[in-house]
Parts: sequence; structure tokens; C-alpha cells
Amino acid sequence: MRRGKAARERAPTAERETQQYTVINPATEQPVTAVAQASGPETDEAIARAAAAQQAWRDVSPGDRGRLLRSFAAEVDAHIDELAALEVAGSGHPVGAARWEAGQVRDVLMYYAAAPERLIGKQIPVAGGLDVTFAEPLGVVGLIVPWNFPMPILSWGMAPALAAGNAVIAKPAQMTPLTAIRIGELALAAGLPEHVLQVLPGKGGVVGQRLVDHPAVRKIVFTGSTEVGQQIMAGCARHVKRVTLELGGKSANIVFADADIERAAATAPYAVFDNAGQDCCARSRILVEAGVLDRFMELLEPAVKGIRVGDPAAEGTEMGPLISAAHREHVASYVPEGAPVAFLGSAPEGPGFWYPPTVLAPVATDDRAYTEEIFGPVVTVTPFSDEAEAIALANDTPYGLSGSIWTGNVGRAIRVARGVETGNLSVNSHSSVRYWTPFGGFKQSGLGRELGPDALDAFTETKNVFIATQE
Ligand code: TAP
Repeated sequence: MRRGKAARERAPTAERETQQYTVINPATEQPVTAVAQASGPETDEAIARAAAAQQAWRDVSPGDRGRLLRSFAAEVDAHIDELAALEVAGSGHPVGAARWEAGQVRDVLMYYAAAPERLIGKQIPVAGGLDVTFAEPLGVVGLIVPWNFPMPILSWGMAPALAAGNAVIAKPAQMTPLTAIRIGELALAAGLPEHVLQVLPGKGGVVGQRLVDHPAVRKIVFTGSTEVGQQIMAGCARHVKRVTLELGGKSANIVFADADIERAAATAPYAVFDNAGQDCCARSRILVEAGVLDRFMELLEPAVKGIRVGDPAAEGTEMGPLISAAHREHVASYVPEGAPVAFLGSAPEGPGFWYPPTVLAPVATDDRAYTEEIFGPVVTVTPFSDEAEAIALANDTPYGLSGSIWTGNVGRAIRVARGVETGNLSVNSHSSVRYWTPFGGFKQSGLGRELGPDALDAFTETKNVFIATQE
């Protein structure tokens, strides 16, 4: 339908009408608070403010930039319990996990607070002059953050981007904006100049899309689904905009017969049901060497049934609810009537988007529960016959984000670790994210790396300058 002149003239006002989004507590289904959603024009204004603020921020001396980031970390540290309570209410994370997540924001800020004084260039020998390189900030960086780990994922982009002298606009997920909004306030309380970090709640298709489309935003850091990540990459291509993508996963937990089977079985549930399985690193395909499958399943059952699922505000709770009713429906679609449920953990009755830890076995390798990222507490168990088959099964996915290898044989651990096409592996452990080591995916799990000593490279451009010494 064609719109008349009057309608076109009214459009800017209509677009500015403040929309509200009501955040729901996933454990109670009760509203927590309503959050104003930024419009397209408001996003443009925020980008303009960020671009202006960045000009001054890049000139703040390295020592002062580091000091301000350390103050920011101290503010976060002083508000760990408050941030954790917000994440419990707004995202349903167990309180112990939420405290750890807020602590991660502090730690990531502290780690990158040491970076401004260490943004060291090179002096390269050349004839007739001096050749030096500078690590220049990009300008305005847009962070598009998902709902599954609102605090850590925000900090992974925010801290190195700020340390390198960029201004940041962070768009939290619509469902989980509360901790990001508070972290934005803490930055100001710590003395960060206004508009150097702006948190802009709003719809992905509005605020996120505008960050992608606006030429003054020089880089996008996106974490979320592979499908939206592909659209973002295509959008960034129009401006040759820098992009880091952290996308989905379907990682394997490979258990060999020579492993400590007791420990492998006792820890396997936590490698997939942490955050109710809403974790891109979830080891959601357990591959077990056929000779120890029965023993492994015997040991896995009590471990799964022992997971403490319940009120996320209660100390000791290990697993909370899913994020929303729609997401629970999506997760449940992978366990249709007649699905091969080997055993279930517990889940509370009554309000809340609860879903019990669920183990499916045996599952055909073309079943969608085996091939697709479920992002919920559902895991499949599949036997394999030898090392080559284990590697082939682990790699039989478009994803490649994380994974675990359980074996008592060092040579095998190294061979399999080199053979599995994935960005983050752990041997006889399920650890994957440490802020001082690189994190990111192979294949359709993403592009680029976050965290670790090299993250600043993703937020700077190398400038080469030659200075003639001849008269
Ligand atoms: P996405 O739709 O990918 O959302 C992630 C972020 O992107 C959110 O902030 C979202 O905003 C924003 N977004 C959505 N459409 C956009 C667009 N066109 N332009 C710019 N930004 C946009 O993920 P989801 O719907 O939350 O979850 C869907 C599935 O993605 C999950 O089931 C899971 O499989 C996967 N997922 C993976 C991860 C990780 S860590 N890899 C994290 C979350 C989800 P809104 O909040 O407004 O939608």
C-alpha cells in the first residue's frame, strides 16, 4: 500500500513512540519490569553520540584508560550480588552461576584494563627512514548480545573494545536486558566518559539491524543463532564492516574405554545441562566407545537424576528454567511422543518454563535431536567402535565450537584433539571458557576469536607509517 504525504510526515513521530518490553521471570512467569525499547532514529542518535565520544576516548592516555577500566571493574565487583539477583529474576540463572557470571565481567575488565599500555606496535627495519606500526581503534563498535549469557558475552566484546580506544553500543537481547543496563550505569559511576559505552535495549530487527546498516559503526560483534549471524555477515559485507561471530554448536563429548568412566559419567550432565542447556558450548552429543556403553549409562543415570533443578534464587540450585514458553516448546519438539528417552531428571511442577534433563538413546545420526542445536537440556548418547569413527562422528556437523575427550592415553588425547574440527577442546575436563585464552568456532560456529591475549587485534587496525630520515 502506498502511503500518502501526511502519513510520511507523521512517520518519524510514530517511529519514535516509545515501545515497552516486559521482562518476565522465567521461574515464575511473573513480570519483572518494563524496559523502554530504542527506535531506529534513537539508535542513529546513539551512534552519533558514540562517534563524537570516541574521538575524545581514543586520546585519553593509555594509563588513564587503564585506570578507568580498573575502576569500572571495581564498581562491578562492588555490585556482584545485585547483578546476580537481576540475572536470577530476569534470566532464571541459578544464583551461584549468576554470581560467577558477574565476577566474569569484573575479571574480563581487569584483564583488558592492562591492555592500553601494551598496545605496542612494531619498528620494522627499512632503508632511508623509520617504519613503525600503530594499533588504531576502529571507531564505534556494535555489540549484539544473546539472552543465554547476558553478562559474560557482553563483557567479552565490551572490555577489549573499550581498552583499544573504541566507543561501544551494546544491544542486549530483548528478553534479558537488565544486567546490561545496570552495567552501563556502573560504567558511568566508575567515571567512564558519557557515551563511550551505551546500552541500547531494543529489538534485534530494529536496533541490531541499524547497528549493522549504519556506516559509522565500524565493527559488529554478534553472538546468537547461525541463521541471524549469516544475515549479519551479509549486512556487514555491504560496508566491508569488520565482524566477529559466535554462533551455534553441537559439540561432542567423546568417552573412550580407557578413560576414568566414573568421572566421565559424573561430569557429563554438567557439560550439557549447565544453564539448562542454553549454552553454545553444550556437549549435547555424548559419544561412548561401545565396550563401555552399558557401564557408562549405569553411571550416567544417577548423575542426571541427581541434578538439583529448581528455584534459581535458592543456594545450591544447579539448573533453572528455560528462558521462555516459546523456547520450551521448541526444546520439547526434539522429544516427540515415542522418542527414545533413556531417562529423565527432575523438574518442578507449576509456573515457570521448566524442562527436565533428558537423555535420549539410541538416536539415529540423522535424527534432528542428533543433528540440530537444541539449546535445552536434551542430550543424545551414541556408541562408536574406534578412534577414527569417534573423530568422524564428532566432525559430522556443520558446527565446531567446543568438545571434550575422555581418555587415559596421552597420545590418543592429542591425536583426537588435533582431529576434531572445533575451536575449544578439553581433555578429561569440560572447561572451555577462560577469559585469558582464545574462544571461538570452526565452520558455522563462527568467525574470529574473543578473549585471550590477541583479542585486541579484533578491535584495532594496523597502521604503518614510514618517516623519511633523508634531508
Ligand atoms: P538470535 O535471534 O540469533 O538473537 C541473538 C541476538 O541478535 C539478540 O540480541 C537479537 O535481538 C539479535 N537479533 C535478532 N535478529 C537480528 C537482526 N536481524 N539484526 C540484528 N540483530 C538481531 O537468537 P535467539 O532467537 O535468541 O535464539 C535462537 C537460537 O539461537 C537458540 O535456540 C540457539 O540455538 C541459538 N543461540 C545461540 C547462542 C550462542 S551463544 N551461540 C546464543 C543465543 C541463541 P532480539 O533479542 O531482539 O531478538
